[in-house]
Amino acid sequence: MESKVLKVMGMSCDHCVQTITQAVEGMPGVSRVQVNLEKKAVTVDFEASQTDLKTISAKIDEAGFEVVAG
Ligand SMILES: [Cu+2]
Repeated sequence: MESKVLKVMGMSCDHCVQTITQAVEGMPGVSRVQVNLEKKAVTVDFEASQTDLKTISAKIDEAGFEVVAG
């Protein structure tokens, strides 16, 4: 199990948090998503054999946000 923190721009309210949480939580291999709006941080726990940070970042971008570091 890997746990990584992504820096995500564009989150401004609880709705954004909800959108990202739902988008990433539904991905295969992802077991937990925690969004910290204040720190603009998205912590993702995932199984490295099933997905990777690049795929997860792409999903967040697709949802309308920008991953600036991970
Ligand atoms: Cu919002």
